[in-house]
Amino acid sequence: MKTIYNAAHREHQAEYEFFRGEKVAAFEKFERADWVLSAVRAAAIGEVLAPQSFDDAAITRVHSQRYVDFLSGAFAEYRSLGGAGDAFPSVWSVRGMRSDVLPKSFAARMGLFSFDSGTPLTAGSWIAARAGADCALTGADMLRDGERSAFVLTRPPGHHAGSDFFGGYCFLNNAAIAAQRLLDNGCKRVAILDVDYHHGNGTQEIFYSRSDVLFASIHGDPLTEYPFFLGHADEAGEGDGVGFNVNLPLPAGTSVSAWFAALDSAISRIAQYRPDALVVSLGVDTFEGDPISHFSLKTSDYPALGKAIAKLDVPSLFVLEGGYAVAEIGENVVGVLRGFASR
Ligand code: SP5
Ligand code: ZN
Repeated sequence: MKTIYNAAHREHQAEYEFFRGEKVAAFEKFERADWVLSAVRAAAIGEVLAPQSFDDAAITRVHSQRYVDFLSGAFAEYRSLGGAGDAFPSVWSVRGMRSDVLPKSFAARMGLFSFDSGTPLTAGSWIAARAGADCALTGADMLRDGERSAFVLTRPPGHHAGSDFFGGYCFLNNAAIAAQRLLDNGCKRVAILDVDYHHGNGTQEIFYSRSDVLFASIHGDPLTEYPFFLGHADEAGEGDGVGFNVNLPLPAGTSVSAWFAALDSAISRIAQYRPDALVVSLGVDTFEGDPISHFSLKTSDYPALGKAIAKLDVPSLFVLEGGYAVAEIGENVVGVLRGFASR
């Protein structure tokens, strides 16, 4: 399996995030991708390639133009206003307030286009995220050109980013951008399987009223787990999308066998959908040693995940999402990819 590697990921380096009022080291750090790249090379799973370049038009298929306009210039704007360090939002538009009117204030637009204060915007966030989107698009085109699978090795991750907002360490939704590209390349139906510990609220939002993308996610129950405000089992889609959104929330502390039972159920639904291509939002924060998550997969469990996905026998694009146990992230990701390749 070929890997498309986002070498620009290092441009995004958050100084810190907040935890209970304290500044703590950012969990989403550049070492994550370095460890995955080392593991990909050590396991010799296939060539490592640089991405092709794509126009913003491929991104505004899923993100709003006003969001892309804001994000691409946001850090320069913050600096020009005298902002020091990384930029964080401080005010949000909630129920009963307006999000259709674009404020002039930078602070107000930071809040309009975000949903948490846990996603520092850094000097190189746009460069890194934009290059990541190019990697996702390159991967989608590789499937069109006949590859059975490909791996998009990028950070920052993407699945929390919605059509019009960032959050959860995510700015551009790489999996959604790839899924849309697969459709634009001629696929009739694309499935997205999200196995990150956290619900892919951005991906769900983007495709919620559509039947040409089936979104299936296994994640920590939002009653107690981030992102809290989406990801419940009764969210089945709306309009044309009814029946094409599948949430399988599991309580924090869920056993490995229960997790794989949920995977079986997601895979059966995907098989029934008969997709032309599959995008896997591959977070390995389901790992027992993850510092911010509460499932209990072991390194030896990840190949079985890859194998189960391979049984679908559909061209598959793996896109890196979360996973914060840096010493193990590489082996866990490569375990999935090798499990897939071995069938
Ligand atoms: C892509 C992805 O996995 N995003 C996850 C975003 C989670 N953001 C909330 C992090 C809260 C960290 N809590 C610290 C607990 C330390 N014991
Ligand atoms: Zn996650």
